Amino acid sequence: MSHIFAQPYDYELPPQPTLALIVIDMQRDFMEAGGFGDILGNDVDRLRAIVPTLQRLLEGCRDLKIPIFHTVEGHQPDLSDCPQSKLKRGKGPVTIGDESSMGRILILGEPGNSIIPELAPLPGEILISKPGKGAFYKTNLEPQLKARNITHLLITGVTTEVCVQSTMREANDRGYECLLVEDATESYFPEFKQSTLEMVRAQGGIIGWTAPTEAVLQGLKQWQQSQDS
Ligand code: TIU
Repeated sequence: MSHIFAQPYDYELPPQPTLALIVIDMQRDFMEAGGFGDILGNDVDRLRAIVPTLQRLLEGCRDLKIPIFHTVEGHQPDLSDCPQSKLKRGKGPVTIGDESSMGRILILGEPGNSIIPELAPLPGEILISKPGKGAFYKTNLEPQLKARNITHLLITGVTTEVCVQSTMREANDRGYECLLVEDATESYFPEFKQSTLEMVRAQGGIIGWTAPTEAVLQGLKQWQQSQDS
């Protein structure tokens, strides 16, 4: 049995390819100057720092034909899928649906809602649009995973304590074995990222595992070799 060296203990890889990579919300709204995150006063360069690492992980997973799911957080143009609570919360200078230099904020199909070009999905990879923070809420992610017999998830993306953590908790409750890739996720708040890593793996892995990209790629290489032999 192959494994990834992880915390709080090794993450056993399943004998059959039932593992998927999930990349959460690497969209321009959160990642680029002029986007929602930036307008709200956050330092988007903190998030941009993980892009090369995520590219490396994507490349490794693509080489191994691991299914890849990308998500974006976004709403219908008429905001019919956006609760008033979400629309009004924050009391920032702008809100969802307002105009920005990249089109309407967090609206599906607008330029700002697309995944940054460096991490654009390739043909055959699955794009999930989600109205909530978690990727399971009001999406077809679960049927898509079930159709592929996926039981194990590598989870990455932004931001660690918001959409990434929500998704990992939703996945854990549905029985998925989740590993959060430590250096392929980031937050506008370093202390929130650190706390999230610690809380998901606390109490014997209450929500799942964490490991750095290098350990994930090493484990996957060993896994491939064991499948080939
Ligand atoms: N994708 C995601 O995390 N959505 C957010 O709104 N994150 C914040 O940190 N604001």
